[in-house]
Amino acid sequence: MPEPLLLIGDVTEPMTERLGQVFDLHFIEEIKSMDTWLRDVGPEVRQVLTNGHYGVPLDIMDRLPKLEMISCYGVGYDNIDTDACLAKNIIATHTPDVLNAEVATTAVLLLLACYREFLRDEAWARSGRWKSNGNAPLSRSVENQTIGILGMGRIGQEIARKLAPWSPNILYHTRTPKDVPYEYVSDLVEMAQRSDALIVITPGGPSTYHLVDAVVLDALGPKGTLINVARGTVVDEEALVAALRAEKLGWAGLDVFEDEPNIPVALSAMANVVLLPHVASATVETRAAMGDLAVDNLLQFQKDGTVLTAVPECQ
Ligand code: A2R
Repeated sequence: MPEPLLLIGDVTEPMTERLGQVFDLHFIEEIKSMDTWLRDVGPEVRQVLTNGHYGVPLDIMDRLPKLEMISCYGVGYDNIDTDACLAKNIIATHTPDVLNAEVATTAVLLLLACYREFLRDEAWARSGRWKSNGNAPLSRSVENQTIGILGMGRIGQEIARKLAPWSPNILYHTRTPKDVPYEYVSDLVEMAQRSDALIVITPGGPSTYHLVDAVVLDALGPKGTLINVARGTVVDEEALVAALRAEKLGWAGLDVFEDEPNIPVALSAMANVVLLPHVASATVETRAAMGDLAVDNLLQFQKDGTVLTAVPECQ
C-alpha cells in the first residue's frame, strides 16, 4: 500500500501524475471531515506538499505525529513555521532559483507599466479617445533612473541584471552587504530618498513586516514609484493607500497584497497603480519547473531521506 501524501493548495496535473505513481494522494479540499481524516490517516503521513500561502497549519501539523518532510511549491515559505519544523525535526524544502527570471521579468514589466502608462494608453486607443480627445497624455521615460532594490538575493540580482538596458543607477538595501556591482545603502529611508523607484524583493514573514512604512514611502516621494513583487506584508498597505491618496507617493506597481485575494477597494480605484493578482512566477514554463522541483524533493526524500533544496533554516 503506497504511503499517504497530504496535498494543500494548488497542484498541477503533471505534479499529480508523478506523485500519484508513488503516493496515495489526499487533497485537503476533498477531505470531508478533517478531524476523522487526521484520526484515521494522519498518523501514517510522513510528507506534505503545500505552498507559501497556506503552509501547514499548526493544528494539522500537531496531529501528524510521523511528519518528517514538508515540500513547499514556491520560493517563499513565510507561512511554514520553521521554528515548529526544527522543534519537531521536520525538514522543509522550497523551490529557489527556477523562478528568478520570471519574477524579475514581472518586476521590470510592472516598472515599465508604471512609467510608460501603457495600460492607460491601451484603454485610450481601444475606447476611441484618441479620435475624440486627441493624443494621449505624455508618460515618463524609464531611462537613466536611480532604482533602489530592497532585497539583493537570487531574484533581486536577476532584477538588477534585467534592468541593464535602461541604464539605471542601482542602489540596494539588505541587512548585510552582498558581493554585487551595485551601491549598498545601509539605511532604507536614505535609499528611498535617493531612488526614483523602489523595488521590493525580500522574503515575507516577521523580519520584513511593514519594512516599507509611511516614512519610507514619504522618502520615496511624489515622483517616486513603488514596485512590490515580494510579499504584501513587507509594505504597510494602509500607509501605501494614504500616501498615494495624498499624492505623497507617485505610482505603485503591485503583484502582492496583505490579505490576498482581497485588494483594498481604494487601490482598485486609483489610476496611478498597476495591480496584478500575484502572478510573478505564473507562467506555464516556470510553474512546471517549480512543480518538478517540489515533486523531486518529495520523491528523493521518500527514496533516501535526503532533499535537494531545503529552506535555509533546515539546512
Ligand atoms: O538581509 P539579508 O542580508 O539576509 O539579504 C536578504 C534580503 N532580506 C532583507 N533585507 C532587508 N531587511 C530584511 N529584514 C531582510 N530579510 C531578507 O532579501 C536577501 O538579499 C534577500 C532575499 O534573497 P533570497 O533569500 O535569495 O530570496 P529570493 O530567492 O530572491 O526570493 C525573495 C522572495 C521570496 O522569499 C518570495 O517571498 C518572493 O521573493 O518571491
